[in-house]
Amino acid sequence: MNETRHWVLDALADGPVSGPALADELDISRSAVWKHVEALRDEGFEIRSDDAGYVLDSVPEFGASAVEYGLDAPFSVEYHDSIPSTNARARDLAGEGTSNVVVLADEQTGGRGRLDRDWHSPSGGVWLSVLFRPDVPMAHAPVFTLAAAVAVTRAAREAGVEAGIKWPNDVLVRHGDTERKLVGILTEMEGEADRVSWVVVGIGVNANVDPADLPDEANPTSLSAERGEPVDRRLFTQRLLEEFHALRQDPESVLDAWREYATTLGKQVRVETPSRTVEGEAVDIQFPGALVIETESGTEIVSAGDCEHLRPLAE
Ligand code: BT5
Repeated sequence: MNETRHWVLDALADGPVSGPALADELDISRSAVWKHVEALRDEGFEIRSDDAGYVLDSVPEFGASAVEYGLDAPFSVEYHDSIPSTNARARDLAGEGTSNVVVLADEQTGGRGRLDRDWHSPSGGVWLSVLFRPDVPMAHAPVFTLAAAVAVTRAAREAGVEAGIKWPNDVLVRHGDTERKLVGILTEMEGEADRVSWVVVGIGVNANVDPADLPDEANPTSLSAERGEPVDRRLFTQRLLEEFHALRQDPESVLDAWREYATTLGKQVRVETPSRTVEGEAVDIQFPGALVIETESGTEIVSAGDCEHLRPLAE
């Protein structure tokens, strides 16, 4: 959002304010104030004019300004009703030198998972990519995938959905003996060995989506299906971004938080890595995101792969 428009919005949020007072406060003309107010109305903010001045009655359900409004994290938001892939768009923005931008969409028409798999992204989801430039070596970047999983798990729990994390990047909800997939995370990056140039963390949340519209074999679920009513996507997205921002500043805290929500630790797992299959008990996670597995022939550490929980999920 345009910076002056941000100030106008912040001033409106503090209570009724007259056009002339606002113009004085922001050192802009009265007609400029009026234009910003009209633009905000076009974006779905309900702004009434009465004797006391402008009054903000309501904020739109979703969109760039809606998410930026009251957001306690330094991201600007670019919103699309529909886009092929927010990760692809964020990579383009990375090429232009941008940072701390969130690309957000209601629908994706070409959403991507890992290994070029499809990610179904119908209207009603929270499909977003965070582009940023952390000052860390490339080898540390996996910790941001874990941070995203922790952030989205916290936001889901605040929304009343008991989500847990399956290593490395799935956020799931348990139903008896099975786990259903609520969220997928895809991290992409570029840089030199000693320094990351940019990271794009793509987070796909089945928010207000009917699981029947998602591929059956993925055993999907959604926030609305779990809650029995839609979630406020604006607040959910804000909480997710705020948590992610706090965690990315404190990578050391990520692992403990991850352990707290992990459903993988203590389970028998089979991990398919690009080069081998490792089976055993998942016992811990290691910085920046490797899984420690006790196998029959000793301890193995795997840093990437597809993980399957083997035992029935009894308590
Ligand atoms: C992932 O891949 O789980 C990462 C998904 C990342 C999606 C986000 S959305 C915003 C950003 N923009 C993008 O283009 N991508 C990111 P993976 O672990 O490979 O899982 C993919 C598999 O999940 C597919 O092969 C399906 O079986 C299943 N799947 C597809 N869509 C799903 C959905 N909406 N919910 C649950 N499972 C799904």
